[in-house]
Amino acid sequence: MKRRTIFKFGVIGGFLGLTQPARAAEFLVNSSKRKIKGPIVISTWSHGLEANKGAWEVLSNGGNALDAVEKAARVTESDRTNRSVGISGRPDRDGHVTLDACIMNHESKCGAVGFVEGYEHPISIARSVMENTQHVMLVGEGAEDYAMWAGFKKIKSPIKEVEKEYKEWQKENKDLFKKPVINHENHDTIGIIAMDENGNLSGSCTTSGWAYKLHGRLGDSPIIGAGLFVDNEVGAAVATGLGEAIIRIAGSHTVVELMRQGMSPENACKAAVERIIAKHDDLTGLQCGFLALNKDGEYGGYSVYNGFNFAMRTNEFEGMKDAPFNRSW
Ligand code: SD4
Repeated sequence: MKRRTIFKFGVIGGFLGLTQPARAAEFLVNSSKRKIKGPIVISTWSHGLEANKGAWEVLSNGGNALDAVEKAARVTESDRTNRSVGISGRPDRDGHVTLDACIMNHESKCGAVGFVEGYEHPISIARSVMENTQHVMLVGEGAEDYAMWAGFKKIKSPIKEVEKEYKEWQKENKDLFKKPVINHENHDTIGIIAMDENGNLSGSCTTSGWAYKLHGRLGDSPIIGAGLFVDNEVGAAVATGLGEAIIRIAGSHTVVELMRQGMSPENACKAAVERIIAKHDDLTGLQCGFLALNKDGEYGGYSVYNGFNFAMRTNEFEGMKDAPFNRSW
C-alpha cells in the first residue's frame, strides 16, 4: 500500500473504531466541506450576536483570536439585562451570584476562575491568571484576592432586579436539594470560539452558572476540557447547558478529539451529545449543546434538545444559525 493510502485508511479506521460501524456512513455524508477564508467567530445563543461584534472589531483589524474571544465575552459580561452571564446573572440558592470563566489560546495556554463574586469581567481575571501566574485555575476567595491584587474593581451583586426575583423564588423553593428547573432563561452561558487571519484558534467561556445552584457548585464552564477546549492543530470546542452532564464526558475535549479522528465539527458535536444521552437514564430537561470549529474554518453545533442556536460572523456572514438536535422538548 502506498503511504498516502495507508494514512487515509488509518484515519478512517481510527474513526470507525470510535463510532458504531452502522453510523459511519452517516458521519461521512454529513461532513461539511466548507472552508472559511479569513477570520471567523462563533458564539452560543443569541447574545452571541453582540459578543461577535466585539470580537469582530479585533478580528477585522488583523487582531488575534485571543483578544477577540476576550473582548466578545466582556460584551456579554457587561450586559445588565443578561441573567445567566456576569454580575447581573441569577444567584445560587443562598443569594450569591458566583461566576465561572475560562479562556484558552492557540499555544494551549489557559486560565480559569470559578466561584468568584463581585467582579464584572471574570474572563479577564481568567486571562490574567493565564498570563501572570504559574497556575491555570483559581477559585473562590483566593481568586477574588488575586483579582483585587491584579487591579480588578469589586462591584456589587446581585443587582436590584435580580435580588427582587430571588426573594420571590425563595418563597416557593424551600427544598435545598430540589433539582432546579433548566430552561432557556436560566441556562445561557456564552461560549465563544474564533480563528484569526493567521489561522490561530482561541476560545472563551463565561457564566453565572446554573441558576439557584447549591452554594459552592462549579459547572463545566470554567473547566478546561469540559466547557472549553482548544488545540490549534485540530480545532476548538465550547459547551453550553447542564454542566454536570458536560463534565461527565469531558465534553469540549471529547469534541476536539473526535475532530482529530477526522470527524467534521458538527458530527463531533453530535457524537459528544450522543455520548451524553447514552450515559443518562433521565433526559428530562437535560439540555446540552456544543459548538466546534476546525483548523479549516469548518464549524458546526449540535444539542440534545431543539432550541440551541449560535451566532456566527465571517467576512461574508453575520447572523444566527440553528443547531441540529437529537430530540424535541
Ligand atoms: C453551567 N454550563 O454552569 C453552565 C450553564 C450554561 O447555558 O451553559 N448555560 O452548568
